Amino acid sequence: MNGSATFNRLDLSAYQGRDIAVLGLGISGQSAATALQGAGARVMAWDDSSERRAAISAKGVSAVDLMGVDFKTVDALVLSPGIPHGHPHSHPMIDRARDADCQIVCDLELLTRVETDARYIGITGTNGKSTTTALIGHILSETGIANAVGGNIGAPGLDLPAMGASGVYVLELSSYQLELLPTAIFDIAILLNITPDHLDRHGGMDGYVAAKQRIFDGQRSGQTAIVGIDDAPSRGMFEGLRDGSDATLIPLSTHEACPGGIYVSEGWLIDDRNGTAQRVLELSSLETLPGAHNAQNVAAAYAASTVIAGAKHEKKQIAIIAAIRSFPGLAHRQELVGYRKSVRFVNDSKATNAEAAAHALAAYDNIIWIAGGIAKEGGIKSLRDQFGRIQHAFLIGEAADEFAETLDGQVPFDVSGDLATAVSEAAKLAGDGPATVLLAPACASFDQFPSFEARGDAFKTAVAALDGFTPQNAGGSA
Ligand code: UMA
Repeated sequence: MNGSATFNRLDLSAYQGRDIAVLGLGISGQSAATALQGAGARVMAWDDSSERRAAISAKGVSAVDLMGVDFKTVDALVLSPGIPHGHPHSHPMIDRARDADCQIVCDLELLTRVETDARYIGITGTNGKSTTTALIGHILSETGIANAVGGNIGAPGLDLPAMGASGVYVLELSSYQLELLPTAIFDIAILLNITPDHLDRHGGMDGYVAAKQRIFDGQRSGQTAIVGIDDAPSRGMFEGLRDGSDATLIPLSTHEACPGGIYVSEGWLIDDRNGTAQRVLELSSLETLPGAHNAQNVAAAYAASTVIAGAKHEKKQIAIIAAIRSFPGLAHRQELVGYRKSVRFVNDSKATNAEAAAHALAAYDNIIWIAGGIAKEGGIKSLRDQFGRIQHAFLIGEAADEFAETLDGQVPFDVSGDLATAVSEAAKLAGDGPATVLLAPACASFDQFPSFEARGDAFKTAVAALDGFTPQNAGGSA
């Protein structure tokens, strides 16, 4: 929840006395079940995991086997995004609900039903959506616009506060959530990019693209569609919208000039919406948003924020640019932890595969790389083009031997074993710099940590203990 005002809880009283089934009791399902029950609904909750059922019972919500429920008597089935409802199969409880014509909704739809006066920004794309969502929330807060950030980024729909007419919901949307949401919700809809992902769940690329397309469906005149055009599926969608949508279209590119849109040229963010190709921001000056992929995130966030703020006014545009500069970054995603002399420490623990690590490696020079964990198929072979940027690698976890074989003869390396040792050896080698000590493991964390977050936190703890280290939030050199 951002902005200075205090917010009220959502008013879910419309569900008082209603019979609601909730399937899936992870983050979103637990939130929906407890919020709806708190509003007076009769909630029957189910999860195929007995632990999750026990957890919801402990919160006073009835765990009920929905296979034994007559869905004709149920007002709605609230589905968690991770529950399959088509490909590769449909959960049998969903089939029963469908057979009984019971409406199937998700938590975000319930949010939009009770918060009808607020404005909605939806952000989707295969990569970059969390950063873009968080950046938009930050810009709106810094420029005095009340907003709440949630969706796939973490805060489920029914945990968000009531915003009313003056507020903006900034929602990160996965393809799973878009499939469940009705269309025609978003005042500003953003598609960053599309590359193959979750194909099993969507029955192939066409299904995945169709799920993403839903963010724009039903948009009206006065609403805005912001579309990255740097990959073929997204460009195809842009062309379709140009011919068929009533919304204002803003194309985005980090590769080419796009007339009437926002793009990157010679390291500058260019705003050409009024045909004047105005240089608005030098991207290399953004320490917390490094690299080409972040340029797309910045372009999208700038576009959305200027639309919300009505930033034809120069002062508002300056405030938006200042807010982009002050973005602290997202934890574990190329997170600038701080400095020791001229050595920068960056936590990209979220880089759990080679593709994600490639973005980080492309963003820095003189890299001292910490990598390893549980390798994905192909390991780090696809990163060979980046090897020239790496001074030395310190390898950890199960993947160390495999990665050592790939690096052999191309990048000097040591097998450190664990992360604390790798940090200490990397810091010693880096000396006073200039260098960037980068944790970008290209691996899952589960051999040594419960999650990528725990791995990133361990990195930050080890770095913070180094003599002479200055954390970024304490104003380290920038
Ligand atoms: N479950 C069943 N039966 C099944 C499948 C699952 O009972 O057949 C149960 C599981 O036992 C579990 C629950 O369903 O208890 C999990 O539900 P879920 O997978 O929908 O996960 P949540 O914990 O509710 O988290 C969801 C999003 N997860 C997914 O979409 C997979 C979270 O996105 C989101 O942050 C959260 O809601 C709050 O809105 C995470 C994610 O991984 C970040 N998203 C994917 C991605 O980004 O690629 C799409």
